Amino acid sequence: MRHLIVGTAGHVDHGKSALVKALTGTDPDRFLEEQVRGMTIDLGYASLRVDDAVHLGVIDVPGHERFLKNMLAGAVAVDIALLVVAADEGVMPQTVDHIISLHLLGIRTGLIAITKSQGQDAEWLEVVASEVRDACRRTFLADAPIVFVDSISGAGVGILRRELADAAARTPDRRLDLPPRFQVDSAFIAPGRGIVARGTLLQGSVRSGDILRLFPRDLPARIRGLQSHGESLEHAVAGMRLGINVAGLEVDDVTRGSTLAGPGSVIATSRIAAALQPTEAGREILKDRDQIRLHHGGSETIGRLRIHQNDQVQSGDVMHLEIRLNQPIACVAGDRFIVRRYSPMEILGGGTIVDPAPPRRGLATAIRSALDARATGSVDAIVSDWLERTAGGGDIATISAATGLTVPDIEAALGGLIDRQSVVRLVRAKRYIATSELDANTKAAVDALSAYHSSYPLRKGMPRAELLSTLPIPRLPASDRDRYLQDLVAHWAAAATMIMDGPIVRLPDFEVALNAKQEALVSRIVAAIEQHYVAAPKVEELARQIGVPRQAVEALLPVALDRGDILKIASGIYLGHRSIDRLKGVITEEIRRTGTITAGRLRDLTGSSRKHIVPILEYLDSVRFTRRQGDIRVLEEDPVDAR
Ligand SMILES: Nc1nc2c(ncn2[C@@H]2O[C@H](COP(=O)(O)OP(=O)(O)OP(=O)(O)O)[C@@H](O)[C@H]2O)c(=O)[nH]1
Ligand SMILES: [Mg+2]
Repeated sequence: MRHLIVGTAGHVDHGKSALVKALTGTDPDRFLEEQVRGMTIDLGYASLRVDDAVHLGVIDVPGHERFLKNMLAGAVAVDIALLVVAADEGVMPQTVDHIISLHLLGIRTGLIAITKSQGQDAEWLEVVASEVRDACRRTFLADAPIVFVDSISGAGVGILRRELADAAARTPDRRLDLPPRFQVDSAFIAPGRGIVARGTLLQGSVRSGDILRLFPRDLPARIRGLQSHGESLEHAVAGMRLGINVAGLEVDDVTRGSTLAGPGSVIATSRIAAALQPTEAGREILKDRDQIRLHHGGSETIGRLRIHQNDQVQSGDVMHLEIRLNQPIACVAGDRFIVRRYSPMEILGGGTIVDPAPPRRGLATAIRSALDARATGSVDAIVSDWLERTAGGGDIATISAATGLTVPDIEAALGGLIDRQSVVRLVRAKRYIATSELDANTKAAVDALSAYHSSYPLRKGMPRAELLSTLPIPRLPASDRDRYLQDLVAHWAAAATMIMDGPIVRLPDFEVALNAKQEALVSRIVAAIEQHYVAAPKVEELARQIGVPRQAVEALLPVALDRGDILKIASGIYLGHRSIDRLKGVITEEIRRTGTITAGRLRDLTGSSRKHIVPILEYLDSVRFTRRQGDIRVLEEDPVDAR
């Protein structure tokens, strides 16, 4: 069974709801107020089996200008548009608004019903028909079949039903291979069942027990049950009108405009890059910084246009722009939308989301390159274009939402792009980035490192954390950022671009090279330190002893340390190997004799002060020579030599 959605359209009072009732037997006007006023206010629903192979979910929309927002929320989910024009009035303002909206939303199949036709003479009906044809010129309805009906007498309704079956046969199937995406119209609490979200499954399929996410807030939701037109189901497919019984959400979260979708499959964003096709009015009045209403999915969101200076170069009628929204929407690249003026609320255009999370800079170029990539029709081109202009790249789900491509297509493309070395996979961060992004970071690191080596020729390298802080890495959440950096480091280590020596990084060809004078000074520093037993000399003291400036000692101490000629006991405290060996001997002897040693005892044995002894004992603990037990120390079972 195929499932498609039919949506009505047309001016107020032209007989949309009456026609739905004549076709399906269901009065779509659900609310008392609608029945009393004889006017549709919000979306109504019905169900129609046109033949054994096709089921149509019907969405009936209001025609009144004031409820255009509701009409648009219904229209985005439509496969087949049913334009209704009353024979007695002909084409009216909302007839035109609805035709334009459906066209700009990318709907491609439609039918025209001329209602209230009973009792009208044939000649008049032809006049109305040709007026309708005129109004539909250059739109998807230009060649749509026109059927004269009367919903009260039922005349023509049978013909219309057959035309609907034909139209269904011409309509492409909805995508079942994409992650599920359910557009919420409304939600209510069903006694004993909890929250039921009512709406249309736009793509993919769902099953009882599935875990989805509610966007744009990105909250987890579990499917407890599914109903379609009053029937319970275990499994539902795209094109169905559904009531989804969800667990894990508050009813207030499940509003019109929200979307239940596969994890990571849609992007919640308040900034989109878009290609907009303006209406005639739009072409006249749209300008940079205009406040507008964006109708996307079921939502209406206030936003502001940014038509960037260099966006004036536009292809054909299409404007490239950025829309900054007051509230996030849940979207995917390729989604359609309608733009209305903030006030008065006329329709100014409709368009396609080119990038749901566009770069902050170079937006004009970004939109053009995205559109160019799209025009090639190549998945490789679209994926690599997106990665090239998205710092930090993304995982496959993000790439899918940002490009509108399927996960299998993206996986296949990434395989080839990695082989051709235009994309790099970051294993820890679980992201893909453009090779150019890795290269930019590598270049920055190498530059910073070589600058460091020339500033500090006597240091064996740069502390890794300091190096990483200089990189032009993208803005990412903290944990992603750490993993991203780890991936960069792993990459450099594997490629031997840089040598990772514990926390120190150096370029492969860098070595600490001393001149003869410096070599001599290192030897003198080592010799001077070796002369001390327990009371380690201070830097000033060493400098005085050797007769050189303090800075010279400070610069060369790390060299002696790196070479292993002296030992660092604590910050600013250095001792020679001979001293440490002697101390170890004293300690071992004492412990052999008495079983333990204390700081006080070692002080007495060495004739020094507590100030000197405590850091030495802590050092010996740290190299696992001794082990502290409260105030006493014992020998580690298997002491590791400090050297
Ligand atoms: N004689 C006749 N009356 C009709 C026909 N279709 C609708 N009507 C009447 O026209 C009035 C408006 O019909 P609706 O179906 O409510 O119109 P609508 O297009 O749904 O109106 P909105 O939803 O408010 O935009 C009602 O009184 C209907 O009984 C028709 O084919 N023949
Ligand atoms: Mg109605």
